[in-house]
Amino acid sequence: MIVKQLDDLIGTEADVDTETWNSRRLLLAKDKLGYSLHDTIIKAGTETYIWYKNHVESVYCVQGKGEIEDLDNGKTYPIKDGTLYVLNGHEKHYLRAEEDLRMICVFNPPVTGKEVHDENGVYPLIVEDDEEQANPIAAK
Ligand code: 9YT
Repeated sequence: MIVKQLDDLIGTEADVDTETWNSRRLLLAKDKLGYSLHDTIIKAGTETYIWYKNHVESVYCVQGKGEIEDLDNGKTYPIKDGTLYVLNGHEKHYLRAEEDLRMICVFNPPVTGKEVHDENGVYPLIVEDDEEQANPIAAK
């Protein structure tokens, strides 16, 4: 049995903070469950381009307001408390947060933590006012 507290992850390697999102990885590949589980905040006023080339992701919003634009079909869907979206087609997308969005995310295959450093499968390109932030992941 595994028992964890979010509070205990804050400030550790499992707490990844970037310009537009802050992801607390509750479960990673090393936990050997076949999926990873993330409590992620998409920061208010930001837009993030993401493409999970190698992963399927389910995302359940439990707080906040925003939208997701699916670049594969051109559709934009509102996100609020109670919205689920599933990237079962490796869709390229924009996430936009009007308010901080708190998302519970499940990845299959599980994220190892290394993706953040080698950008494998996770490509956030930042479109806020700071051009240097084009790749905050690499900067970490
Ligand atoms: C909403 C969303 O895509 N969250 C993903 C978690 C984050 N990119 C991570 O932990 O790498």
